[in-house]
Amino acid sequence: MKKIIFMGKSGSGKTTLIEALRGEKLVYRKTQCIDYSDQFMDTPGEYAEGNDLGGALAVYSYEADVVGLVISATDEFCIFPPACAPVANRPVVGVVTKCDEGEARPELAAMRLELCGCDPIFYTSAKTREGIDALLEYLNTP
Ligand SMILES: Nc1nc2c(ncn2[C@@H]2O[C@H](COP(=O)(O)OP(=O)(O)OP(=O)(O)O)[C@@H](O)[C@H]2O)c(=O)[nH]1
Ligand SMILES: [Mg+2]
Repeated sequence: MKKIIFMGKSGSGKTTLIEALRGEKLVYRKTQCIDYSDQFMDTPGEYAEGNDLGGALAVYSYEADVVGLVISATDEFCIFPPACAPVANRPVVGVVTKCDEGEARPELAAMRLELCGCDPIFYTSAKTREGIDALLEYLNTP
């Protein structure tokens, strides 16, 4: 069972994704601090949006086996620079969230994650549960 840390801009759907992975009811909760209590590490989007707090993400990534970069299929811009994934000394996967949204452009989000160097990339929706089992299977495969 691999431990994963999710990073991505505020509102990209990290906490909701974790609720779906845990099989919990989806309840909106603004993430206030890094939660590293179990297999799914949650981080506030603000940490990924600025350089000062971004350093904390780098440190906390050492607590995880896998880094998960999260981009929503409705995001208008990407906060991750190209080719950033190799900076982490562990596998970096990409997660496209909100694939169920009417205005969703999952291919654009996936292209951005690919540019980061993420592999593999999961297309997900916490609402329809698309891609949730595939991500769980990846994490639960030794
Ligand atoms: N339609 C749809 N909405 C989603 C999905 N995932 C998250 N949302 C919505 O997106 C909003 C933000 O989701 P959060 O999970 O709180 O986002 P976050 O990345 O944890 O945000 P921070 O805690 O601020 O970093 C909420 O209103 C969610 O209901 C999804 O798969 N589909
Ligand atoms: Mg959150």
